[in-house]
Amino acid sequence: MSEKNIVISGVGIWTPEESVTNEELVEAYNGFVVKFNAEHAAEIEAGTVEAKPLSSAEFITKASGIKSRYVYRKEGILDVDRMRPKWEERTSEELSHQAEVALIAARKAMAAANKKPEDIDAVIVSCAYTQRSYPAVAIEVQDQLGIKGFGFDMLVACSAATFALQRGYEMVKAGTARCVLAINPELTSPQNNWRDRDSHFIFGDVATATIIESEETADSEHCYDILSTKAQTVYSNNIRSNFGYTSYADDSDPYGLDKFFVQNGRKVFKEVCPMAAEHISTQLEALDIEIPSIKRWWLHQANINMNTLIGKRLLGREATAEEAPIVLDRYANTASAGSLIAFNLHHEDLQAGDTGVICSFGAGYSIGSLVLRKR
Ligand code: CO8
Repeated sequence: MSEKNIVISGVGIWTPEESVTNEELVEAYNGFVVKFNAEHAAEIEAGTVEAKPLSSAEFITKASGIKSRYVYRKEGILDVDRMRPKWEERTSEELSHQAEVALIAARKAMAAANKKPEDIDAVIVSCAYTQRSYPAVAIEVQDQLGIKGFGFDMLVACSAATFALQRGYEMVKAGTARCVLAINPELTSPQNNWRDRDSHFIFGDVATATIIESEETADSEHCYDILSTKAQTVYSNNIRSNFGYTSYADDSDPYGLDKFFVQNGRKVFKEVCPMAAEHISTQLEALDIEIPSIKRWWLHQANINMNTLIGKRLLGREATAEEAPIVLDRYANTASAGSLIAFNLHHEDLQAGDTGVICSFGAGYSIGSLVLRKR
């Protein structure tokens, strides 16, 4: 392998036009609960059905830091008789929903990195869910952009984005691709259980895209050497979705509650925060980089209290909003894309030589991180 530096030379983001505030969300959810409890009053009275408790916007903001979330399609989500988004079905000849939003972010990243389709050798679509098993969404995107070479999809839940950047880094380092386009079209809203009080507020939709190439070909204003990448997975059942292609064979209900996102949020919080802090500090130690010298922390965006705690563990004090920007107040948890939204919106002010850390943590468990230095 050559010793050339591998860089992130451009990023892009697609933010949906529509959003749902906590207040709108809670009003719809509570409307659904009142209706459900009235319709099941006799069973609730007899003790055969549990009454559903009301949600509250104050709880959501306090427990998570989330105030609003963007959604690909708002229609249906706030309808008490539906409580799930309503998307039009696309035929095999039409562009898929996921490719559509991936392309918007991809084109922005290509423009930021000054890349044409012929400069790119590989497309990775990496996210928590893909709309179908095959053909890969990445190949559909590759076709739309007119990129030669190859494309593939990969799934790593919360760490899909950082793990894809790491695959891109390795491919360019190894010389199997000159330039890689990694995209994270995180359309979480169909898998969110909008009827579940514990989780109805957690997720939002977004797409992010990143260009990874060698310093030898890079030609952009904001370019970052990747100093190190680090991945870690530890099996846990605390965040789970049993949705899958075998549901048809095992006669389970494909819309059963276990097929949505489900979690033991408290346990996740307690277990993942120390793992993430340890993961990052070990990585920086190996690079001989002092934690206080890091200018920016582009952390996973699941819960503001998690980010505060991780910041405190790393720095011995609370990180400032400038050091560790928060985007989850507007975007909510966007599965793997949160740290890259933070990077997209908060990187241009860094100066040459400034260092920063991108880190994701969550389902799997999985933790993925990259240490960057601005060129
Ligand atoms: N309104 C009002 N009260 C509520 C609500 C609500 N909506 N929900 C719960 N409560 C109540 C509870 O009943 C409980 O009441 P009591 O004390 O009387 O029992 C009280 O509030 C406290 O409940 P919790 O202990 O559950 O509250 P927490 O303070 O722990 O906050 C959180 C809950 C916000 C979920 C928090 O635990 C958390 O954020 N944990 C970590 C979450 C996390 O990072 N998860 C990883 C997510 S996985 C991922 O990011 C990618 C997965 C793939 C994408 C999936 C796409 C769909």
